[in-house]
Amino acid sequence: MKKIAVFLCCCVAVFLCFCVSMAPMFSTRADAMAGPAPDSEKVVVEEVVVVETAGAFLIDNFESGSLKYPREWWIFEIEEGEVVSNSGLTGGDPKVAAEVGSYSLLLKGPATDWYAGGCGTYLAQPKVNLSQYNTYQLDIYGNGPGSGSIKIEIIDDDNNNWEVEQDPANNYVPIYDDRIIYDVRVDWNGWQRVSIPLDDFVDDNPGVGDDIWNPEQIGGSGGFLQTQFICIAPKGDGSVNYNVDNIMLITEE
Ligand SMILES: [Ca+2]
Ligand SMILES: [Ca+2]
Ligand SMILES: [Ca+2]
Repeated sequence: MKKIAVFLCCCVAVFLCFCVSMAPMFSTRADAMAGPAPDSEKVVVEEVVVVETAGAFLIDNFESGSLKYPREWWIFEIEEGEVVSNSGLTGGDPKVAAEVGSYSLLLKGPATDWYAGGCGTYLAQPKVNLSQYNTYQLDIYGNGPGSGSIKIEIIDDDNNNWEVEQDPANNYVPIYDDRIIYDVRVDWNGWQRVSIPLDDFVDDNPGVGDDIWNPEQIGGSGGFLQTQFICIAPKGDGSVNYNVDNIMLITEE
């Protein structure tokens, strides 16, 4: 009996020693699982994280060459809504032309009853505060008078569900959230930077939402949810033709 007890004690001691010796290995593995991703994964993560630098929030500069990442765009009805090379787009403001990089988003096509289609993207992310910016800015490459107009839409979340519910029977107008808009008439040649104070946007669906632009993520609201461009021709049976780039929210004094 005594021998069995001694044997069991030895077994327990050996087991404890084993555990102590292995502890650093286990904790290292646990730390590794909870810690930073390996470098190969980090690259992917950094590509999908939206750039948020002091004073500016980059919506997209299209330098990925894709409308799927880092930000996913939806394109509707426009004949050509695609990322294209900027290599032939050299005119306009030289400072802007020098900052548009390799790619931009081309929006081009015929209109039916003024409307030529458009594009949009969802912006809201938890803990990304878009309410700190007061200005919408983008670079536009125009093709002279007759290029068409861009109706810029932005939408907030008034029913606190981080979604935009729209009425397909009524021009896809949001039915619970505010949509505010600003029209940019593109009548110039080459690149030009356009900065629009958010205060200059107007309510596009009065009576829906609370009719107040509230981009803050408070009370369950997603705040500033999404943006869209609606392409409007200069005449009913006309067409649109311009590129957009460096779309961002900024803070101006
Ligand atoms: Ca670009
Ligand atoms: Ca909503
Ligand atoms: Ca609102």
